[in-house]
Amino acid sequence: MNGYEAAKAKYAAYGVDTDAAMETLKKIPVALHCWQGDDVKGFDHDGPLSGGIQTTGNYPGKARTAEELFADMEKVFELTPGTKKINVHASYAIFEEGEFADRDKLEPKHFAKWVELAKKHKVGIDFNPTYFSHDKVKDGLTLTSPDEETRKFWIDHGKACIRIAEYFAKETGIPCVMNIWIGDGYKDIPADRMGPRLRYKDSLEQILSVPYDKNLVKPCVESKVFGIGVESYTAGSAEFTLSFAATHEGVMPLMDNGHYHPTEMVSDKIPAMMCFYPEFALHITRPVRWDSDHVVLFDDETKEMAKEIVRCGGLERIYMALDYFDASINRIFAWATGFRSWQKALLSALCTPNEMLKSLQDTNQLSKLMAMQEACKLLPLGEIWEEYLRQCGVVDDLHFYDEVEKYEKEVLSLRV
Ligand code: RNT
Ligand code: ZN
Repeated sequence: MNGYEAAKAKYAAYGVDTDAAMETLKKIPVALHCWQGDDVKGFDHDGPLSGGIQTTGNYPGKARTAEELFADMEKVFELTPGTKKINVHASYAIFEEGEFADRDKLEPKHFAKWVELAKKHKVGIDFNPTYFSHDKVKDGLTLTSPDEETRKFWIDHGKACIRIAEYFAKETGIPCVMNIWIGDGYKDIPADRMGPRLRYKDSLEQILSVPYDKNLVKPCVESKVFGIGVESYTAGSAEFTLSFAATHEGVMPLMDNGHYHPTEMVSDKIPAMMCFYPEFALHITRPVRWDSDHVVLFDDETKEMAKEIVRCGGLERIYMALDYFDASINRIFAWATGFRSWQKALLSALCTPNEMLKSLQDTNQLSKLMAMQEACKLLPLGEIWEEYLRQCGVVDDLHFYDEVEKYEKEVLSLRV
């Protein structure tokens, strides 16, 4: 008996079918964010990253052009198992030599190269309007701006993005999740907390008034508690986005697990949301003391979120996307590690005897429940993971870093 066969038997004793778990995992799409490759820089401006988010570190070798970013992303595809979607930000529009379109004038053709990349890998694309890193962000505000010209520019950006999202869906044959996140807020105590929210609501309604196919474009609104420089007030708070989604047909809320107070757990929010929302979206990240967007690891809360998604039947109803950006370590390593970690978390969740544990809870056998939950922690998941990697033709954990190093030596180190 090889390692996998022995591990499979151990899981079977708990009623878990590891072969079925791997088959399920292979098909679940997870969106891989393009912005880990270049520190959320994009291709349409030269200014700094704004909007209250920050990338720290200056590890050498970051992608400077679309070609380099694509090559790096393809390397990450190679280093990770499972089905992907490509997650693109509007600031990653690719212009021809001498061509330029501002954010309110973006068109599908500016993203044709992304479609080519997606088609090459037979994957879908998710999309994000970019409401930061731009000179038309006035006094830190976009869709909530009291300046009507500014607000209109950003509404037009949202409308342009809906058209691009629909183009992505049509071209790839896979629905496009379009996530709206704005960093609008105030550093210090505002005098009016409602006005910006009313303007945000109106802006969103105007954006969504563009005709589009609801089966192809899946808009969502991401909440946040605070950002750097906007510590006192964020217009797009949790209550705002949840209520907006609840009252607007076809709009989903998006929860980013870095966007809550540190003791609030998204793993507990997932089952609550499952009771009310037919579909919703997640940004999976790792906050360290704040919304630091560290690389996702195979840690407790990551496992817990995956567990809730799986045991609530959320795999078909929750759109999963990764969102982290670390410039202090090898970016390809960071990128692939986050994806691999989320795959591990999903595999772990799929290899948990959820029905058995639930029935222990429902029959009030709480001592036995604790015993079984503890027992599950030491089941040989590593063997299943290795088998999964083998089946997907992806390098194992022991040699993963060697591959990263090789790419660093052969490709990244030449970028000087
Ligand atoms: C920021 C949000 C948002 C961004 C991306 C780049 O706090 O999490 O999702 O990370 O849009
Ligand atoms: Zn996010």
